Amino acid sequence: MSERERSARRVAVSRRGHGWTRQTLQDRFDCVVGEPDELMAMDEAERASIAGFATLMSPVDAGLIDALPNLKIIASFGVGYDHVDAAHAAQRGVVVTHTPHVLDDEVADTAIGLLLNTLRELPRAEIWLRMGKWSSEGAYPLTPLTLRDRKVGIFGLGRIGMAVARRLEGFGVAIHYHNRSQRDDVAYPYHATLASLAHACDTLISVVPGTAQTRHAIDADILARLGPDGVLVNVGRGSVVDETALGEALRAGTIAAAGLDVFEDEPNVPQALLDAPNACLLPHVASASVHTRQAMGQLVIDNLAEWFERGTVRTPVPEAAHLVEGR
Ligand code: NAP
Ligand code: 8YV
Repeated sequence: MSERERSARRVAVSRRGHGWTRQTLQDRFDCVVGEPDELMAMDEAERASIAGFATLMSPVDAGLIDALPNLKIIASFGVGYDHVDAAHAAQRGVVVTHTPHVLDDEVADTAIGLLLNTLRELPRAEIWLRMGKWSSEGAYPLTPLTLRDRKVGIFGLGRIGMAVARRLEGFGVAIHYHNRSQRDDVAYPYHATLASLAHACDTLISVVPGTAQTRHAIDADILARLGPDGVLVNVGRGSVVDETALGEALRAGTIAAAGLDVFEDEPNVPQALLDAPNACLLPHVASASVHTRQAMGQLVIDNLAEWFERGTVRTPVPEAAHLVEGR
């Protein structure tokens, strides 16, 4: 391959994020490793040589997209792409891809695990044992909360939400949901508003993307509607929850407990949530198995390879679909 052909498919890959994906990209493509600020600081010729950017978790804003004049594709690691300005990329004719489907089962498993851990206080019970309290103080106290007879509302019955719902069916609980549009392939009761869903349910599982529309959608009013036995589980995006309102609701007993895998300003977790004994907190691990992260990375690589070889991609984000249709 000539130097000209190689540079026409030069790929920038973020320094942070999944190591196996970065290494495999470096083995397969002519790669430049750098965070967005490092790419912005490159000279004009170097920036002009970059045709693809694989972001393994780093933000891609309009400024970076405009600084890379020959950028054709942004391949993002993860299904949520709120860190990429996909609307601006589409305007510039840059295709954005993400990694849907391959993580549904892992994230749904984690959501169910987080729900059970939150209700049955399993992490706290383990700490009880490890601290020797089983011997010194006796059995761990009975948990006031249980999954039995719960009405579970799924906020975001999409790919992952459906995988959560299928698992919940096995537990025999009632399942309701809220999306902007009603699905025609499920019989679960549909709620046209989140307020209606929260009013009908005592357990809310949030799996919506982080967008301008969903920002702080779960606020003090929604939490109050869940009631004093209410439980919130969030495996979607932290920005969807008003964390100040949640901290107060947990403190005041407006709801009973919360299980959170995602936070608004990761890795910073508000002190009120760290202080809440009725919060079960995870460091954004829902998809974090070797198996699933590698499947996500492979999809990043496949999208880039397919783009450079055939001008098509496997999994464009909705904003980019029109750019690859009919190819
Ligand atoms: P998806 O298939 O697109 O599902 C999203 C669902 O949310 C859809 O059913 C959609 O239905 C609904 N929705 C979107 N905007 C809404 C709004 N404003 N109001 C009400 N409903 C809305 O996406 P997915 O693959 O299931 O992933 C969902 C999200 O999970 C990702 O975007 C990501 O942020 C998060 N996630 C987190 C982790 C983790 O590690 N914790 C892992 C993977 C994914 P309508 O279009 O009909 O509204
Ligand atoms: C990953 C995620 O943790 O896919 C998503 O939207 O939030 C997770 O699977 C994240 O993308 C890792 O960088």
